[in-house]
Amino acid sequence: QTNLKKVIAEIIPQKQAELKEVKEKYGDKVVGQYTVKQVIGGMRGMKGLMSDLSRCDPYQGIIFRGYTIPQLKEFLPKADPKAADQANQEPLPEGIFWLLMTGQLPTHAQVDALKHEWQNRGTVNQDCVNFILNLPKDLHSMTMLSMALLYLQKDSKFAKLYDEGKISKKDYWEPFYEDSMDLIAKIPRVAAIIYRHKYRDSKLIDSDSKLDWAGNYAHMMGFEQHVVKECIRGYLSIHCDHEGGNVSAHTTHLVGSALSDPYLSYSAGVNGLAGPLHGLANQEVLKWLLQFIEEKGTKVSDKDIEDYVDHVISSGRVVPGYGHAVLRDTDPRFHHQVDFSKFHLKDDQMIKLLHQCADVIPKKLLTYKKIANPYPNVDCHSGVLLYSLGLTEYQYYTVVFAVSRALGCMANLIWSRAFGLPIERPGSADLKWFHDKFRE
Ligand code: NMX
Ligand code: MLT
Repeated sequence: QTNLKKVIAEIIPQKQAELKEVKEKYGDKVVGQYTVKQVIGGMRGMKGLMSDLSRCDPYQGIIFRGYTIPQLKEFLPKADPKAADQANQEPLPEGIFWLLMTGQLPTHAQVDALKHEWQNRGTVNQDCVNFILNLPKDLHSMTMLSMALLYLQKDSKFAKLYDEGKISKKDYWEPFYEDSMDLIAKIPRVAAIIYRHKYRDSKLIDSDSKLDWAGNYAHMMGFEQHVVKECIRGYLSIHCDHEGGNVSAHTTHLVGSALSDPYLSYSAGVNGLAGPLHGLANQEVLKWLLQFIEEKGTKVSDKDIEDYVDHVISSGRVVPGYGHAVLRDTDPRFHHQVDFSKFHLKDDQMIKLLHQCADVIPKKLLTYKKIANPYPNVDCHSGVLLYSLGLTEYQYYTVVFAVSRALGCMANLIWSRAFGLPIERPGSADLKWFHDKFRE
């Protein structure tokens, strides 16, 4: 079966039964205890959400439906199934979306069907194109993306059916599926129009119906080299999801729990991704690296790098690209990018400098005892990769992240409606409440 909606329609009743069983069997079990420090400290380490798509292990990193990143690189279909060489090893994001949605590794035929479906749904109407082309070019690319998603909201099938009173609770997942698939299909086009508008005199490039979702995105931005398309395929695969609690996924889920449609929900998620402690860190890494190179050149001593870290921290800032709220070791998404760059960009001076920094900075950060994890995260490498491949406009980098994250956020939203999850509404406490409760 290559029709994803039909496959999911068969899985949904089984998963609903599993959730019911979990609720009935374990509904009254205690998950854990939490402290005042956790309540005030961003709920770190508290299991407070259910997301069935991926799980983040502090040491192993992200596990998508039971598969690690190296396993997915090995098992998921590639753009050219006949080419077995190392230059064609990046997984297709279509494959990871299939896996996230179904829990099953897809066949080539299933991935191909998804590629065609997204091509068919991917046209962006001229009125939306005009909307983007009329946005002031000094808006940040992420602001443009968030606004364009809101513009597309007028075509939401869920919002229309709900407004007409034509949809029952048990069927919510279907129009959520339709909206989510439309959003995923259109987001590379929207993102490419933003790129061309902001950085290429608004000269747009037509979609190429032969290409896969990621390859076509690279093409519509204006990059035809095989290596860039491969890079974008890998990039869009590894950034798609990072369990339920990260800011973009959590925001999308929270907003969607009020039955705001997928466009409203993901636009909100994109606004969270645009923060420098989350997805914007990839632009921040590039920014400081360029400043560093301007001052010191690409051949620097370890001491130069250590001094830089001290300077940043003593001026009350964070070193972008290092640390994580959950991970306690180097992010496997960082390793994935190192492997890519060591093969495709082995002589690039900037990549070499980045790898030197990634050796030196964690050791230096370890001397600051308060930092729970000094190791490189996903954003440490991605900007440099794009820069070295010719995508030099670093203010745009988080948009590429957002194109990828749409996969996980949309898959989660569809499943949240299929599971019938309720509106999310945790309690909060004022300071008096803590005094009254704990005063001895
Ligand atoms: N540079 C300097 N200080 C840091 C760093 C860092 N890279 N990482 C953590 N700290 C500080 C942190 O600001 C906090 O300081 P204070 O108590 O003065 O407020 C202290 O160390 C303890 O923080 P942690 O418990 O280690 O980290 P937390 O879970 O609060 O935050 C991040 C996680 C990712 C927000 C944090 O490590 C950070 O700001 N990193 C740099 C920005 C970055 O790379 N973000 C991208 C994350 C991945 N993504 O895509 O979202
Ligand atoms: C992510 O990919 O969302 C980041 O690593 C941040 C997180 O997991 O909190």
